[in-house]
Amino acid sequence: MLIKHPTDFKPSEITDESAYLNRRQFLAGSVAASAALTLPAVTAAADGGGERRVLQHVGPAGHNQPTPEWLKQPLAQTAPGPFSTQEDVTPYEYVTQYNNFYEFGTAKGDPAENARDFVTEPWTVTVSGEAENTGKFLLEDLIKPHQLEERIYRLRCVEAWSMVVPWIGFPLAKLLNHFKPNSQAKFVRFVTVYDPKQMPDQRSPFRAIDYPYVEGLRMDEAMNELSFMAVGLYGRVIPPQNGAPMRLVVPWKYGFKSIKSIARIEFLRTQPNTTWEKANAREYGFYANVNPTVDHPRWSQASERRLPSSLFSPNRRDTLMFNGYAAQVAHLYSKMDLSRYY
Ligand SMILES: Nc1nc2c(c(=O)[nH]1)N[C@H]1C(S)=C(S)[C@@H](COP(=O)(O)O)O[C@H]1N2
Ligand SMILES: [Mo]
Repeated sequence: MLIKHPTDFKPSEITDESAYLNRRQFLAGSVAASAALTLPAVTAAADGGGERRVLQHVGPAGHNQPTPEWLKQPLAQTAPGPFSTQEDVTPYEYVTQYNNFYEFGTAKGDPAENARDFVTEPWTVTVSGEAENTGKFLLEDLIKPHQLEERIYRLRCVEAWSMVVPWIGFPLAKLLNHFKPNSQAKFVRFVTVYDPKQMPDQRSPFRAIDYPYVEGLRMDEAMNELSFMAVGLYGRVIPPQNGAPMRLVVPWKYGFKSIKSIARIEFLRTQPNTTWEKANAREYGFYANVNPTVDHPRWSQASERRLPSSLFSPNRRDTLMFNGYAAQVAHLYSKMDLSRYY
């Protein structure tokens, strides 16, 4: 399938693979870098002309997640997708070592450490509710029909930091249409796997939040062209700490809406109750649209730290309405008071 609106790449702003690897070599020494160099580059047919080009961002194989056999071919055929930002991408080390994935621990470095051997193959997704085609599906059967795309999106956490991530995946709408939701389906609910044997915080008596982690979208939000299911990043299979084997990416909403390691999808008539709302409804709303004019009760949302960020180089910038995606999503909320439906 051809992508109708490929991104207009501005080559001058692209950190290409070789520049990236040089940086790795500098940072990590030659061992990691030479291992990465032996891996085949991910190439993709560009729109029209059959021209092949290397994806913008390919990271090192710096995690233990093996690429499932069935995913190798789709990953190798990833094409540049629409809506990618031309801002600098956040370095691989930050994307994969500064994470929120409470099931594996609440410190930013915990998920990379504790999810190292997370087994996600085989994986099933159970689909229920207001749809025609419900049941238990093997992940590979849900993914194989789709052309994978690279989309470089901003990710803005409610904690007021942000990143730019080169995701690989496909539009959420394509996945949901596969299940043929009926006219009663007004919301969709997503549930992370519940697997206390593998997820230390799920078996902890001091668990940080309720498990399994639950998120939800209004049906028109889910069907919006920006809503994305990611199965890869930086040119490779998605690492466990980022939500293997499949996680949601909703770039105009705070990061907590982008639920990881999805095991269940349910089509509902009414709005689901979500994990962070249950934890604290005053601080975390169902909509959770990025909005610099509605502060979190305990901090301002007017600006953010773009990673990498440090004390001496904070890299602070203004937060944009809908995280800069107003052109694609503002119409979804035209009749709503966003200070009430935060
Ligand atoms: N299951 C699950 N999904 C989750 C979370 C979590 O703790 N558990 N954290 C969320 C939050 S708060 C953010 S900011 C993003 C972070 O995604 P990243 O680690 O890939 O950057 O994942 C979201 N998805
Ligand atoms: Mo977050």
